[in-house]
Amino acid sequence: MKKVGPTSQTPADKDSSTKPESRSGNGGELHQLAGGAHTPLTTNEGVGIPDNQNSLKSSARGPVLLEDFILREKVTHFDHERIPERIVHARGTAAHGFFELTQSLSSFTTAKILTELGVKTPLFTRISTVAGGAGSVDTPRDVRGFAVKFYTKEGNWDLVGNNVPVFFIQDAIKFPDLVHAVKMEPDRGFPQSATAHDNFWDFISLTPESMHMVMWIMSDRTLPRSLRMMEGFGVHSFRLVNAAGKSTFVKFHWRPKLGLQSTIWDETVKISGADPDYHRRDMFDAIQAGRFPEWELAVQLFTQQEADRFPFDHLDATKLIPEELVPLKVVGRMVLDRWPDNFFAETEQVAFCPAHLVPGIDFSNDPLLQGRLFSYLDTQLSRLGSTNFHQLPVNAPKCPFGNHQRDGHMQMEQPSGRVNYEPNSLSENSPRETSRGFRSSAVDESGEKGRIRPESFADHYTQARLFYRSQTKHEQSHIASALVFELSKVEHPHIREAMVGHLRHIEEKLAKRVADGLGMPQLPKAPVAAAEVKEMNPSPALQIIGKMKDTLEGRTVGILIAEGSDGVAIQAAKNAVTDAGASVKIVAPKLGGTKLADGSMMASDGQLAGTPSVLFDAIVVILSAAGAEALCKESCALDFVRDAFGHLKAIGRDAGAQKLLKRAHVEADAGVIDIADVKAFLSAAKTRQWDREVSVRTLA
Ligand code: HDE
Repeated sequence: MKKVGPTSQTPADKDSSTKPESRSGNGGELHQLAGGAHTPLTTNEGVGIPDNQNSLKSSARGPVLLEDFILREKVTHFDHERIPERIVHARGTAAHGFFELTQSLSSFTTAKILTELGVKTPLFTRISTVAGGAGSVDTPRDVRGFAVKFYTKEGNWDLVGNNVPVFFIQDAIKFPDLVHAVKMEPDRGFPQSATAHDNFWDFISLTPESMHMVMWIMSDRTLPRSLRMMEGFGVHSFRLVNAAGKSTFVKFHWRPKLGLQSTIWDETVKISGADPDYHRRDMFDAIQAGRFPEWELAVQLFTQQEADRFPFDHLDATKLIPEELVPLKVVGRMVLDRWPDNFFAETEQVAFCPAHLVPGIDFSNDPLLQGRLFSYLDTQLSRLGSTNFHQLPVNAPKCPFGNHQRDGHMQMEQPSGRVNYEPNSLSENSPRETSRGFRSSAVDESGEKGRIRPESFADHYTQARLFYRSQTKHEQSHIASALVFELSKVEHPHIREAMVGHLRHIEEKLAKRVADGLGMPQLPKAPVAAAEVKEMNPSPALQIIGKMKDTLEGRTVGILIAEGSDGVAIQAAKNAVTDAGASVKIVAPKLGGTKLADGSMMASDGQLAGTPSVLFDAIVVILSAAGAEALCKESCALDFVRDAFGHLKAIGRDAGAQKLLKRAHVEADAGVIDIADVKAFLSAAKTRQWDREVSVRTLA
């Protein structure tokens, strides 16, 4: 048989004794890395692999031999590369960073992380969607998980929260039903990552306690523009415990440095197609560019006596404590400054658990939190396959730790010595109880055992109303329209009616808008409310629009150009936008180069058909007359400007671009600005043109 030369992409190392005797060719044109000493490729047992291109065959065209242990080891490992994805929060993006305390809470807690000013505690933060699988898009309408693992000096503290401060249910025993209802329907396997289907709304319509959360998920809070522009909440009440053993209740809040910003529904739907990794990419780009995502940590502190006076029960996770009632105290900041080296090892294998607490912080009796304390450890056992998951680098504490737990699947430690129990008299150095360990706060509990829902959890509508009434009129319209969209996907009329019935308790006008949007002939009956619906003072802190920051920082402006565009105008717009803290992306019909008016060539960052304006916060269009004429025949160019207009974005344009705007029926308004007045453009680009909305779509 004729022997042919090596075909591998990287040349085998210089040791000729490892060269294969025979290989069949697969094309010799592969790029070879420059010669030199390479790390030898080996099996998992450390045996060198001389040929990584061909399996061992009985002859050149004969069958593959079972004895090929190199092939079998490689393929077997590959077959097991996937681990079960998280049953919820499967799709996530994470980064390393640090927490720095700016205001000590030493009178409230002994936890060093909350008392040692200026110390930088390393952390790992994972932000996720809830309902979709690991490969689903980044931008469905969904709650976002917001999980932070602080590697403190006293052990790991996991603050496993969401970007919404309340939850659907009051008791953990309902969680499997909720998750089954929201996920793909079991007979048909769809919809993926969407609440707009019968099972979800059926469950919700039969679960009045979820109404407050429904207002949040129908708002634009579930359509974040960027993970960097989202709030995070610990949701439940926790306790801080001081040196004297006194405990104070606490709610944790993360507030983004860039302020809040969301997309709008039509935009979100289009982003999902244009860039399924929109949020992950945004976070990656920001960290690579050194624009580190940052949040403030704030706390709401209150005593039992104060809690007794609240018109709701703070142990009920469907309730929030308005900032106007208990103000937020900013105590520190979190900065995410390092992208993981390996997605699987870190983002996928990180194991959060609300039961991971440090001395000085304790649980409250919130029944939802209590159920979670069990669930997370349990789920890691099926997901990561071993009780030793805490030994994985991303999960291991960064402070000394040790005990007498031993063995088990994938044990990575190799403890030495005779003693593996406590107490013992045989080893001086084996781990023993420590007086600085975690102590549960002494809380007096009494009462009758039973499967009881307290009377104080009975009010399901007051805070739903509070949330709705606290919104601006634009945000209220979005909530009403979202409900119409979602319920219009529900096939069973009785579910739609039941939902509109609930809305009547929240706000009669909202119920009417939704009923009208669905084409219901009359308003359905409201169900009997378990408790009187009370009035609370509106809380503007619950708005998004009210919390947007007057800044372009963290935003991206797309500049559309074509053959013959004015290079000076492009540069001026680019400079002004980058000076204002935003990034610029040049979009053109061709990626490699566009010939400008002065004959120079300009490369672009995105090819027009693959870079729609939904990827930008504002756009600038700079075109020659001929360039505009040519783009008028391109539907992607017409969509570029039409969508930017429809998504209420600022549009800067030069005279040449007018023709394209006209053809796309983009009307002149306060947000369509001659780019010569760059200041006016920058100020319009910092927000959305909310008043334009009535001219571009009918909202419920
Ligand atoms: Fe979770 N949740 N959850 N959850 N949750 C999980 O744990 C669970 C709840 C949250 O990035 C699972 O490791 C129960 C509220 C986040 O890895 C699982 C209940 C809040 C993440 C689980 C809740 C959350 C999870 C699935 C009702 C906000 C992602 C994989 C009592 C305060 C963490 C995993 C990450 C993940 C159970 C409700 C936040 C199955 C039983 C409320 C951010 O253990």
